[in-house]
Amino acid sequence: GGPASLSRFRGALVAAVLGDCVGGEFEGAEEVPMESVLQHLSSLDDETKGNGILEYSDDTAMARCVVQSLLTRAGFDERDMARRFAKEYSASPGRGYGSGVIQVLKKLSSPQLSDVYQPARDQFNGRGSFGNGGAMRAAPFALAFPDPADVKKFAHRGAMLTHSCSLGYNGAVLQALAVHLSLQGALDLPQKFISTLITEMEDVESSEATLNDARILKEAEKPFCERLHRVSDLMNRSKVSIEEVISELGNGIAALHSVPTAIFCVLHCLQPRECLPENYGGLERTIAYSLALGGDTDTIACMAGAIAGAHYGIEAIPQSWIKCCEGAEDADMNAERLHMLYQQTSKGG
Ligand code: F2R
Ligand code: MG
Ligand code: MG
Repeated sequence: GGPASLSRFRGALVAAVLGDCVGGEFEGAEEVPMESVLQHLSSLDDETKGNGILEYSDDTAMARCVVQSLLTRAGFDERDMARRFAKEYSASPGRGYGSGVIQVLKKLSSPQLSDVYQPARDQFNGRGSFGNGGAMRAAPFALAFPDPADVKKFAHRGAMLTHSCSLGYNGAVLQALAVHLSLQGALDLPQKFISTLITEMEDVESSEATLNDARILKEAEKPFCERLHRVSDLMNRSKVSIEEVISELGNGIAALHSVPTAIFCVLHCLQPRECLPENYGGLERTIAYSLALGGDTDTIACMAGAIAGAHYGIEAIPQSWIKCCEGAEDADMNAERLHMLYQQTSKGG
């Protein structure tokens, strides 16, 4: 489809759910042989196995709250979104949430709470979380707002409800921007895609809060820009091993160690790769490659899935995968509703 087509919206939201659901199998594993990944993925095609449904985790549970809030309020409403996060957690606490964020979600359910951003600010002795929980649910912001300034502003505010450290919320901004660009067809020119992201993040990371957090955490002056430069270097290499990707970019639970990694997975899998089956399309390659990195597989595959899905569109996603994943069909319907909201906003309506 063309820029911002319905197919791209559906691809983004559905592939994010698939990444989460199929990635859950390997979350936390140090090494994941590609053979195990391919076996896991091919079992989704085998109807005779009757695998049942792969359940979604916190990544999708929170993204669904973001989607419902954006649709119901026709825009960003922090109190509504916070209330939905808290309600969802209390209804299904066993979705594999991060150990820190649980405290925030419990506090957000208090009717006495006047500032919905305060519980997140209190995390980790006032430093805030740098986990990837803000980024893993950031894709819907790109599907609700056509203007990149709004995508950045609201992905930031939405992440701040649980992640007040800049290394957490800037990961959400980067992820939302990557989905935004991909929806516009920007992955047709991969080098320009990465350089646009670097330019955007130069601006985002020039804030005093970001520079301060980076200093305290002993990271590079502009941590996400520095990682994106590494992504750019790796994508220009003819051969890159999985070990090098992990050591250069990471595969962990911090936003800094997973959002640039997810972006790399998408870029690396734009072409066929020796380690992946020839009959795989780009979307399947991206998901399989994300899982083979090990570590935070559900979240990296979820984020890479959203960016790749926005590029390849819904037609690239195997039906058998959609059928196996809890919440994938809901995501498809919600993508249509977000597409309508996006179009109304584009027309100034
Ligand atoms: N939590 C998980 N996986 C762990 C195992 C779950 C298991 N499957 C099960 O329950 O059986 N996955 C999910 O968590 C990640 C998103 O986490 P989020 O929302 O960012 O949470 P949190 O708690 O804010 O941060 C995660 C951890 O990062 C460390 N951390 C963050 N900020 C810190 C700081 N300022 N100082 C020190 N440490 C900090 C802490 O260890 C946090 O617990 C996704 O992977 C999602 O899938
Ligand atoms: Mg998860
Ligand atoms: Mg995870």
